[in-house]
Amino acid sequence: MASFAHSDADGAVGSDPASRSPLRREDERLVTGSGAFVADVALADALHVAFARSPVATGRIIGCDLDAALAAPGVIAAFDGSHVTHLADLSVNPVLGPVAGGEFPVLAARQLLAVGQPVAAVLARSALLAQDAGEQVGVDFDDAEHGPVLDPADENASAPFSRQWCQGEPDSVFAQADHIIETEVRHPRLAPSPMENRAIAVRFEPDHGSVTIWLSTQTPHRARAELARILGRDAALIRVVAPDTGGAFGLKASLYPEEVFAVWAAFELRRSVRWTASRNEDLLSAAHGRGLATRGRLALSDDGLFLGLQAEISAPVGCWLTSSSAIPAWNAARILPGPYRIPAYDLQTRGVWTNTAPVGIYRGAGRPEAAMLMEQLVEKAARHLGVDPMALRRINLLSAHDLPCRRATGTTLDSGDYPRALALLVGSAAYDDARKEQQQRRQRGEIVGIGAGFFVEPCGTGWESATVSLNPDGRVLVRSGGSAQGHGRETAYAQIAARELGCGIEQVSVQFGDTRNCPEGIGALASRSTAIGGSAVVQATREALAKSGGALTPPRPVEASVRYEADGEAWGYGCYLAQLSIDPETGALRIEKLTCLDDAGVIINPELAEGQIRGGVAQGLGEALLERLVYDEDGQLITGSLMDYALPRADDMPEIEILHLQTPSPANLLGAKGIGEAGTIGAPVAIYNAALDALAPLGVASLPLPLTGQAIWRAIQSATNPTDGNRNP
Ligand code: SMO
Repeated sequence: MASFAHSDADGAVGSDPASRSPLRREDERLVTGSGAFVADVALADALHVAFARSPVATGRIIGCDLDAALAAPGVIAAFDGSHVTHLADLSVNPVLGPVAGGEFPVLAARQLLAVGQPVAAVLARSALLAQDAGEQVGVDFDDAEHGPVLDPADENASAPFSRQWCQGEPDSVFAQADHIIETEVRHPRLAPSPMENRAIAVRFEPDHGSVTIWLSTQTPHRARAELARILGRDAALIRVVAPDTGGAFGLKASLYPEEVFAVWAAFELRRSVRWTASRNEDLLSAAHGRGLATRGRLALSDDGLFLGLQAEISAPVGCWLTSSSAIPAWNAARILPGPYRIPAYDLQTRGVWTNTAPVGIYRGAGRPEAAMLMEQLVEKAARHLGVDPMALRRINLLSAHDLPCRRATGTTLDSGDYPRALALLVGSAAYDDARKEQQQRRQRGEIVGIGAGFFVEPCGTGWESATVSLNPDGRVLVRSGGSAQGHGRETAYAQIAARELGCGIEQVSVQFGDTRNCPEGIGALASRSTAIGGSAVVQATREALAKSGGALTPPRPVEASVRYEADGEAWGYGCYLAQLSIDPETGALRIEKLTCLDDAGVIINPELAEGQIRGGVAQGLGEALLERLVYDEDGQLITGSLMDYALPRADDMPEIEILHLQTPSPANLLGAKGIGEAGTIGAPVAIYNAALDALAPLGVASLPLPLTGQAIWRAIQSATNPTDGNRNP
């Protein structure tokens, strides 16, 4: 059973009724089966799309034979790449500068770049008829001259973007340092795995030649703008509605070729069109996460002070660029050197093309990779110096007086008290006692480990919009430019508005996710919904109240619309502690306890925040222990179903203790930071460090991810019995 301990250290959770945790108002409809997801949208006479996909990772297309598919029962139309070559490319967020090369192939026309890439599409009266006909599309291709690029560390891989940041004199620091610690991390590729697969339903409106699109997306307004640009259509003809969304985790922040095709086909055929991905199609062709290859070196003095950091990050991007494809490479580097005072650093990062599914943002998006690199270095350094890792952190953490801290990477750590957070975790988790107990258990022959991960995380920047209407009957309507992916926005935005107005939350209705009814906005990603979207709600509520002369029940309806832009970026942070044991016979790892300390700034709804931590921890645990997408050397995906790709289940979850500090962020109106990604950042490296701490006395110096029983068993064998460590179990 879980236990809860809240430290409302800054008093931000006070007696204010709006800061408590009312029940999520979304849940009744969701848990009673009354939610409406894209596949629930009724569309009269819609055509169903099925895609013929590339069977190989590389090749040159000679031609597509659509005749058999066109002759199949129920088929209305079939298209290949030659029909859509005129369409524009998807825009890419240029956080690492302009992108070199690449295109956005709605249907591949010339080159095959990955297994599973859409090559042709068939439209039929039912999904099954479309699927049957899709299997009859013949794709004629030449084999490529060389094999696929699958590994981001491949020398032959080319980079659409790269960047380097330097501070101080890292070369001379490393030349003179007393100690240099090195580590290398290979992150498995992960499948973000929302419960609801990708889905789109396009209703063609013949009277106006317009479309209404129900899309499972985190970014409805951006989807509309991009569709208009890619298709060369007036945005006024496109309405995008994000209905209930069954999870997204970054996967649904980008538009996909399949979705663009469905909208193109609806305009082209003047018919309604729909497509719902199967799980296999999502594993094969939706964006993957992680997969980075990272290397780092930490220079230290004899007394344990961090002097310099060098890091090289290589992030796979797959075969086409999602909107946020540069974000993991950017975050993984710019978040370094984490919460520490390090005078000199050299951080190099790049994205590389691979002949795989696209790789984009997945909950954490570079943050877990930065934490994994930095915190492995910290604990390896502590082991090398023979000091306690918490003590080593203590002398190197930035103090509250060092913040705000501007870095050469262009980021500014805004606020917080890292030493206090460490002290709170060490005290609340009874860390010193746990170390003593570990010694006793080791003497009894048990393999037990304790490991931590201290991280900082960017949470929300830029702008979001809100419109607030006050009505004579006291009803309040909040419309947000953001959206929701199941994370409780209706509840939180109602609370935020109610707190400003001093009214009950039941008086407040909340709408988002519809480009016709809601103001232009960004969406639900990058831990921004409360900090930025919530601040927009605050500002619009204040302006509406000013217009009504401060009265909640004005004689005439009043309305205020704002485009709120944050003053800067809020940086959450946290420290997670994992305690675990390992079965020496099987290598099976059991997490005995996980303690999560987060400072997410001012928390609006503690229960929603805690739900985010738990969900993030579940996905972080999957990352550390279970999950891995595998391509064979020919680029065939061999983990194409949930029989082969191991997601965590309820009984994999350990006991979790959750602790909070609340340091208001000066960067936004609410003083909020973010919490949605924290669990995926803190948990994997804490678990990894604990596993290595457990096995270090046996001589194990590194472990591959994920930490499966087999991987650990092999590591134990090769450390304790080097001559036959490679035999098969
Ligand atoms: S990985 Mo998130 O949806 O920015």
